[in-house]
Amino acid sequence: AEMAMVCLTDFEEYAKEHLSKATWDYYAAGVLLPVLIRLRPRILRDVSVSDTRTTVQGTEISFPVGIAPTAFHCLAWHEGEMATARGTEAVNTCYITSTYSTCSVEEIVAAAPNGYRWFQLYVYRDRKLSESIVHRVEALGYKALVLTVDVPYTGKRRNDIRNQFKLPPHLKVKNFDGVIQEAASSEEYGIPSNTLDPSISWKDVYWLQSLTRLPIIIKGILTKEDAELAVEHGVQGIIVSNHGGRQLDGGPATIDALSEIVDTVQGRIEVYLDGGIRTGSDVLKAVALGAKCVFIGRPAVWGLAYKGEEGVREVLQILNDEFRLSMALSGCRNVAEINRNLIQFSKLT
Ligand code: HOC
Repeated sequence: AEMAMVCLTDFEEYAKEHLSKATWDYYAAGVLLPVLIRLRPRILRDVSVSDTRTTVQGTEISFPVGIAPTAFHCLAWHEGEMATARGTEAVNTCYITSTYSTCSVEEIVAAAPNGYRWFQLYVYRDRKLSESIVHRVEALGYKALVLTVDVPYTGKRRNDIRNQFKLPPHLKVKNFDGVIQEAASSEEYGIPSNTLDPSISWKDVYWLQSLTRLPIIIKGILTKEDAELAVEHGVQGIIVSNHGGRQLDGGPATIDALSEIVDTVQGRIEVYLDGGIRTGSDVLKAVALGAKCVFIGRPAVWGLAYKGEEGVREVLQILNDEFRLSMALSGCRNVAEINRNLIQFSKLT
């Protein structure tokens, strides 16, 4: 009989069983230990009707969860990012497309023409390459650029080294297909490495602003100092992210870094979070601590591995149901009612 999917870890188990070891290891690299935060639920508040909708960058989405950028979706499902785009469109939330997609942005938009999308961007050594992808996604109707700033170099993923993990030859980083030459066999992950520029700095934010009218969201901020600089540089949002724990060994869990950033930003721009969101109550805690929306990375890949578009939709639907239930059980009828009073700040031993 078909396995009933009840929570996100069911998809994790399925994906672990069905993906190749090298693919599983690539996505699993760097997971963090869970952080313990407890809630202070309110009672007797008539939660018979509840509304999980919110907005990001002025656009309404069905609940404060979107899809974080992760690479190479064709490793998990033959239709790759086209399936992710359709699954996300079906639940009306935001899909951040990875630069390292195995479908092109044109294919993704054609697959889900009504989807709400942001594009994740790296600053390339060849700035002309950045310019062309920015113009492409702008013309295709992407609504924001998510600039990833925590990969001056790729983190050390021990299992990827052991597995000599590479994108298999039948898959391509489709956005660069025909734009730049094939990767040399020695190149990391088997993809062209002339992309990431370790010399990027705050001045590149001004350079990016000069190229586009789209809102710019910086992904990979973990301190209040950098959050303040982001606001001063005129960006429209921050994603508190540690790149799924895949970059710096010993960095913070994002949920622990969130509060100092929210306090510093003081509502001047929107603050989002990714990393470690696995249940509706995780979403509730992040929103209570000031995240306008959270993004899930690995769970979307597990959903893809399970059933493509349908699996992504199911993962999001389960998280939506759990979020609605957590809201009700803590006395919140809508997202505006979720605030810091819900969080127990006392030290746990
Ligand atoms: C060759 C550069 O974000 C990951 C991805 C890709 C990182 C850069 C690869 O695996 O975390």
